Amino acid sequence: MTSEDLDMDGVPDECSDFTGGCPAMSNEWSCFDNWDLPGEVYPDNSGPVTYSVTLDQTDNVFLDVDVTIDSLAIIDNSVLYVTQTGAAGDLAIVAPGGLLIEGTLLVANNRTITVPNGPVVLQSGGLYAKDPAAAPGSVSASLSGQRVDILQGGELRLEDTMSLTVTDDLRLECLTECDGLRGGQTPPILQSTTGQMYIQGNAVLAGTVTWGYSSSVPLELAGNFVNHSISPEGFDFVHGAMLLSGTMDQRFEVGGDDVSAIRDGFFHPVGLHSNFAMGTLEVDAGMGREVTFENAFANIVAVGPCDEALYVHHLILRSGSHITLNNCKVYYETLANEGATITTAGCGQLAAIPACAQDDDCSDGSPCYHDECAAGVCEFTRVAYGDVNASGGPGAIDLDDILCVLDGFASPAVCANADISPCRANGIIDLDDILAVLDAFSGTDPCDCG
Ligand SMILES: [Ca+2]
Ligand SMILES: [Ca+2]
Ligand SMILES: [Ca+2]
Ligand SMILES: [Ca+2]
Repeated sequence: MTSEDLDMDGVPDECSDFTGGCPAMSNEWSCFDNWDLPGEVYPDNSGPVTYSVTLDQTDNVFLDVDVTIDSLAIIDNSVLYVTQTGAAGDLAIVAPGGLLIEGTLLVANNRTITVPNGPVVLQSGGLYAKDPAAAPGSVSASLSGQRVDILQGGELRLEDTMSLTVTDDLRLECLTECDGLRGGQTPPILQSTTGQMYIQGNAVLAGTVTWGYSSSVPLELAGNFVNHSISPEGFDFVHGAMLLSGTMDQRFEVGGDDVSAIRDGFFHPVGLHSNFAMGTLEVDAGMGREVTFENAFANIVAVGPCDEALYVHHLILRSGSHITLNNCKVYYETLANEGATITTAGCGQLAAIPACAQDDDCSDGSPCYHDECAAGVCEFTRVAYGDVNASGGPGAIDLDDILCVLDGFASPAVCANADISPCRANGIIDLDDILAVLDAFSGTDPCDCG
């Protein structure tokens, strides 16, 4: 054990390691003997000493008290549960060292974790997620960090009404180490199925990354959308919403292959990915700031004028907003323009995609959403895997689905949502899709539709 003053505030820091000395099953943070600290104390800055804490090896720790510490490293196979029911059990990490996650951090209930002065770093095996034991819909835990970096092998998942707040930049990055995913590398993963995100700085995607956002609660972004992802197959925002809410000028990097004002822009005909398309994009008035759409990075094609574009199902421009299309196009399915100023440069243009005529026009490639053309506009309904006729509810996968896929095999337009195998649509309804529906009928869900 050392006694230093790492943050040079004149107060000694103790580096405390969880040793698990309390009786079996007593893995509470507040049990003194679980720590290598002298006297009857557990790490908490409330006294004269401040603490940098390491959980390592197979430490399995339950936070049962509110604590403030300088920094925390969760490494090896250690697990920290911030899941307490009741009044106490929140975590504040206050020094610039921040929070390093290479093990597992599980949350539940309405617990809060705040890291106001340092980064939250997830890498190589690091996972932040809902406690699998928590009841469905029960978790509203929040994580806020000055900065959040998700690197190769790190994963952050938001479910229920969990939230992530970043006061500076959010960054997902895997560069050469993820090239071609050699060596079975896992790219950084950020998934929000129903959670909420607030990014006050920039959202930066770099290299090969996985970012899924399907929450209907918009992701609020006040800084730039620095999309330097080269992995469109890892980008799933086509059912999600983003709100550009900054008060300073914002830049938005477009990443989709510009295939003109056609529906293929939402589901790339060659790459079979969503082409960096988005569900809803809203630009608020933002005190007169300008939002510039640009193609300054080659995500799929190149940086030439109008080589790349943004495809968005629903574009909302609030009164007083100002957008500039700088040598790139933004294609929309529906537009609510409440009085925006729209500036174009070069080939830049805002352009409508023709109305859909049939369900097949709306294919998003995902078996987890039923795609429907309703009065010329695509609508998507979350469905169980194999529920190709979107009957929904318990027992949703029944004989009618099997008959539907068989009909679709003969005449695709009759059962447009039957192209569920492999987990991304491959453009044909074939034997694999029939077998997939039969598998789904017997209860399998290989595509995590939930
Ligand atoms: Ca681009
Ligand atoms: Ca679909
Ligand atoms: Ca069904
Ligand atoms: Ca298929």
